[in-house]
Amino acid sequence: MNWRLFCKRKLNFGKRLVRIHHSNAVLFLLLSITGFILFSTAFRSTFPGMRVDIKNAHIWIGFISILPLFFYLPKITRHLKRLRKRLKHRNNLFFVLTILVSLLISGLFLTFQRSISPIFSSFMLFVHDMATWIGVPYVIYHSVTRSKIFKRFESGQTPKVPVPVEDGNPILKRRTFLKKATGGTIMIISLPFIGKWLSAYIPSGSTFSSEVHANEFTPLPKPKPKSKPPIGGGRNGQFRYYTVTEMPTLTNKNWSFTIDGLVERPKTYRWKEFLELGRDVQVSDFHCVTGWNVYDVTWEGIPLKRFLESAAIKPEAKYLKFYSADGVYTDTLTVDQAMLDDVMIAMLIDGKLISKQNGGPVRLIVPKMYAYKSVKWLNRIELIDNEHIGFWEQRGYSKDAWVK
Ligand SMILES: Nc1nc2c(c(=O)[nH]1)N[C@H]1C(S)=C(S)[C@@H](COP(=O)(O)O)O[C@H]1N2
Ligand SMILES: [Mo]
Repeated sequence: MNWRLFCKRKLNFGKRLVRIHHSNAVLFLLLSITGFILFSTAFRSTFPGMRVDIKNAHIWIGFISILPLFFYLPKITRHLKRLRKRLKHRNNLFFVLTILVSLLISGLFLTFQRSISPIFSSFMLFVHDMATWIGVPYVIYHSVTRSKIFKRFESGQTPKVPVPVEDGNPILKRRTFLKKATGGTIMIISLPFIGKWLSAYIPSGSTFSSEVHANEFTPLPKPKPKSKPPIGGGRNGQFRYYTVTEMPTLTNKNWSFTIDGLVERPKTYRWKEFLELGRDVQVSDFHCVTGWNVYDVTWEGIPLKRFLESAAIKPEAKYLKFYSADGVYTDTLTVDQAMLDDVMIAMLIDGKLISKQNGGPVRLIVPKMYAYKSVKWLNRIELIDNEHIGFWEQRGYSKDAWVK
C-alpha cells in the first residue's frame, strides 16, 4: 500500500487508478470488520452497548464507499481499453464491480429495512450475505497474492531477472503452487462460515441445519392437534439464535415462572403447574430488526391476555416488565399492547417444546413487533406503573418496535 498516493495532486492515469483501488481496499477492510462484528452472534454479548454505533459506522462507511466508484466510473472506458488484451484482469474487474454494487444496493435497502416489506428485506439480506461470503474471501485472496511479501516469497528472493515463460520454469511452478495453496487455505477457512450461513436456507431437518439442543423437561407438554402436525405447515426460514449471555440451562429443578408486581394474585409456578394452564395455537411470522424473518411458525402457548386476566391486573399497573432466566435481558410492553390477541407465552414450536437456543422452554412472542421484544427464557412478568426500558432499547434500539 502506497499511502503517499493519497496526498499527491498530480498523478498520471495509472497512479490515479491505484489510488482509487487503495481507497477501496481500506474501506472494504473497515466494512468487513464492522460487518463481521454485526453478523457474529458471539459479539452480541461482548459489547452490546456499541452495537448501534457499529451498525451506524458500517452504514456510513458503506455510503462513503460509493465515492471511489464515482471517481472510477468516468475512467472505466479508458481502463477497459487498457485491459483489452488482459482477459483475466477484465474478468476480475467485472467480478469485483458486481460484488461491490450488490453489496451497496442491498446494504442501502437494509439500512431502510423498516420501510420495506419483510420478504424483500429477507431477500436483500440474502444478497448482502451472499456477496459478502463470496467477496470477502476473494478480496483476501486478491490482497494476499498481490502483496509484496507474497511476491518476494513467490520468486524465492531471487534477483529480478526476466523469467522465461515455459511450463517447466521453476519460478512459474512455484507461483501457481503458492497461489493455489493460498486459495485453498482461504476456502477451507471460510467454508464453515458459509456452511453455517447457507444451512439457514436449507429446509430444517436436513443434516446441514445447525444442531439444536432440546430442553429436557418432564413431563413434556402434550401438543394439541393443531400443533402437531403444525397447522402452519411448519416454519419457513430459520432462526438466527441470539443471546447476550451464556445460554441458560434450564431444568425441572431450577425453572419457575413468576407473575408479580401490581396484580391481585401474584404467583410462582413450577413446571407441572404451568403445564396445566390452558394453551392455544397460532401461526405467525417472526421478524428480526436486522432483516431476517421466519414465516408461518406454529406456536402453542398461553395467550398473555388470558394469563393476565387470571392474575387480575391492578388499575394502577401501566407496563409489563419481562425477565429472562439469563438474568440480564429484559423488555417491556404497555398493558394495552400486552392485551393484543396474538401476544403469547409460547412453549411449543411446530409441535415441539421450544429448544434451548430458541429461548425455551418458555419464551415470549409478540408477532406484530420486532423480535427483540420476544424475550427468551422468559421466567417472570412484573406489572409496574413506571416505564421500563428494555435491554436493546437502552442500547439504542427504537422503543417503537412495531413491524410496518
Ligand atoms: N433473553 C434474550 N431474549 C432475546 C434476545 C436475547 O439476546 N436474549 N434477543 C432478541 C432478539 S434481537 C431476537 S431477533 C430474538 C431472536 O430469537 P432466536 O434467538 O430464538 O432466533 O430474540 C430476542 N429475545
Ligand atoms: Mo433481533
